[in-house]
Amino acid sequence: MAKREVYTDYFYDENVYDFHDGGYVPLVMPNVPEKKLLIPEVLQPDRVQGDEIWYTIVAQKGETAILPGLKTKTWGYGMSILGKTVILEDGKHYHVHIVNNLDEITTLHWHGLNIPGPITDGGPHAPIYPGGSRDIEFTLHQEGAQTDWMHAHPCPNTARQVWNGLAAFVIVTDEQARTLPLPQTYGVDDIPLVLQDRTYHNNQLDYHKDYDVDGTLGRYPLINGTINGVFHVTTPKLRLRLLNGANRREFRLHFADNRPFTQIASDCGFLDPVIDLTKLMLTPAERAEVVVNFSDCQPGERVVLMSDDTPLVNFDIGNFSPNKQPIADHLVTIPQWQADTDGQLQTTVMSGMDENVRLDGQLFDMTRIDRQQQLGKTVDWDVKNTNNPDGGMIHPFHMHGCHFQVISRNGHAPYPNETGFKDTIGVNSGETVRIRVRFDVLGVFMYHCHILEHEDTGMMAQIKIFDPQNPQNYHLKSMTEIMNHYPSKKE
Ligand SMILES: [Cu+2]
Repeated sequence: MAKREVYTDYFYDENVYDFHDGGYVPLVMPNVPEKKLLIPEVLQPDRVQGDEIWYTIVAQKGETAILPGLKTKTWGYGMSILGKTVILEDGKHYHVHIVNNLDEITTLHWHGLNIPGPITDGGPHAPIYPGGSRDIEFTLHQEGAQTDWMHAHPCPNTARQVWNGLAAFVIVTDEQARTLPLPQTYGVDDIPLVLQDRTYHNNQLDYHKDYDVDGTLGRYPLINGTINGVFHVTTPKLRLRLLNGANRREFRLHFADNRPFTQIASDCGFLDPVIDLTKLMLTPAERAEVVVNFSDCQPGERVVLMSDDTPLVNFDIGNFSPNKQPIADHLVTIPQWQADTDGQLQTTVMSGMDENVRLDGQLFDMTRIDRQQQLGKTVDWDVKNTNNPDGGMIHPFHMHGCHFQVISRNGHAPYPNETGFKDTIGVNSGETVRIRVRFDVLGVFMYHCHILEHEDTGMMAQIKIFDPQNPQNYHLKSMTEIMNHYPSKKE
């Protein structure tokens, strides 16, 4: 195998990184003792019958020991913070019973899953009332194995509920992925890392105190709900499933010793080819799977994952036999979609900052369908960020219910790590990113900026996916109508 180029930059435009914001809160590591990095356990099914699987997920309040002293009041899915990891298999049929033990309406959105909208997908149209529950079911048909996540998505309280802890991993696997020569023992050589940031007031979260309309930033890193976490490395190769689960912060990842690592996957599956790099930037809601090789390390050594100059996680090297075998260039073959000739180029515009953010010049209206696309058609979309390249910001654009391929950035080739399917893409100020989009499930779906405060302000719109052979009608309720339901009627 020929030696691959090692990329050494973050690809994005430096002049619009988040630290140029007036309201930027620098990320610092507080002086707290190290502790074992939390690896969320795998959610066990209630029942399995052939290819049908039943799960229960409970949104609940709890207390988490984050800082020394007082525990922090947090929210989670079946845990006090974050949630148990849900591992799904392509082709299986799932029944999920979602329980809301909070004091307010929540929803559970499956970020990255191609499942019908707007109810199964779990956006703002699928409220779960306090003390109530919702049952959904779906057959999973993904384009491939991938690292997804689930998080609360009630309008307009997504940002606060995620800040309080409601986010968890969803890992999709399939037969092909299981046979690849990659680390795949969950919790041992295949670990999820959700990257977040929080500020504490007498050890408590106070979303309103820290709120920033341009995206709330936290002072301290919180990785898998742990500050200053340590992971004990027991294998030469470690696969990290990285998720930017922050409301607004960009993570610019690198190792303190600048070691190269291999990015094997982005949001919705593997890259082709994989790439080697020393720096990786993730905007909110983006994912990346990377494999790090510690074969050159001695037992007792420590390797630190950083964002800019701030340590995030400590990797303590244990005893293992080195394995310097590089990851193969090609893990999978990715189908190259062609745009349907009768599909019309779509243009969507992210504009403004602060309370002036808009999507296509408008604020979100839950009862308005903003555009339509035909089921199964492959359509090019130009996603524009009209912020000024001097002083503007990167808006991460996310679409529910589909995957897309990245075609170009301002007419140029996409970044080298954008060869795989994605559902979220960071768009630089003044940039137009062309993506190729196909929906394989029916429904009404959100598309929006994934800076959660921008989304809650209304930088969000809805698309209806239609099938001329199978017309559907959706009665879309406003949030007022949903609130008026409450609390007498439970769905
Ligand atoms: Cu935005």
